[in-house]
Amino acid sequence: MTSDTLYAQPLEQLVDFNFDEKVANVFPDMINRSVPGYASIVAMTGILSAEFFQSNSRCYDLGCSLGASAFSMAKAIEDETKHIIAVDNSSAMLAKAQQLLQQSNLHLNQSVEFICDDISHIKMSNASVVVMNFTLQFIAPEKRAVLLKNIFQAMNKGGILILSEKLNYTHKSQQQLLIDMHYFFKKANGYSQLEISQKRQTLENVLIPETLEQHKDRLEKIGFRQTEQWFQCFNFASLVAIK
Ligand code: GEK
Repeated sequence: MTSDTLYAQPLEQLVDFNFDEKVANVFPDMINRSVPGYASIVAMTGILSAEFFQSNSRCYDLGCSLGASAFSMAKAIEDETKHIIAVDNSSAMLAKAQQLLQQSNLHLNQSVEFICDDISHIKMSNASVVVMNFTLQFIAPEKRAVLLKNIFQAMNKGGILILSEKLNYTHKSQQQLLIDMHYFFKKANGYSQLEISQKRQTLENVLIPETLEQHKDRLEKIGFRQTEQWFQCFNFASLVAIK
């Protein structure tokens, strides 16, 4: 795994974060050292998808990056009618994801399909499992409800949406404490103060977190029959919503 040192040196100009080739090359190291609970969420995505998958339906991994959640589903779902569609609009990420798929000796080729597109533009249907692990936070806030409505419409009754996000808090001291704890996590994982601060600045206009209440209210308004938070580590959480 290539180490993430992208922000280790002082950068003259801090440009908005984007998922280019440099990021794709270090992505597994970056996400594991930056997102508390990431490995657990990916593993549980497989476990949950195996239970909620309906024969002859589709699973979507929206904002799949290198395909970790898609591969977790492909490995966990035994039903051979599974069709996993993994979507990302970063061609650098998808090129690497395709490589990983070819290299894997898991015979996942028939079940996983990668699509390079904006998740707000694709047509979805017949979905029993939809996964958005840390992707909605990168979609413009005003476009989130429309995207979630499209997902809802594409889902079969009894299907599951797994939605993982960084959270925001409205209470000032609560927000500060959660941010501090996330900082301790990154520091303990070997990131310097400079790295943490430069990365934070590049993400400021790009990753826009919402509160747990905003997520739950929106999912309920859209029509999901049950919405539950099943995981949290510091300010990173995961919800399931059942249609
Ligand atoms: C994982 N889920 O490893 N359309 C398609 N893809 C998008 C869009 C968009 N509009 N916006 C952002 N992305 C993954 C991790 S990373 C999270 C997800 C993180 C993609 C973007 O290119 C990136 O690959 C991914 O969403 C977010 O389980 O890096 O914090």
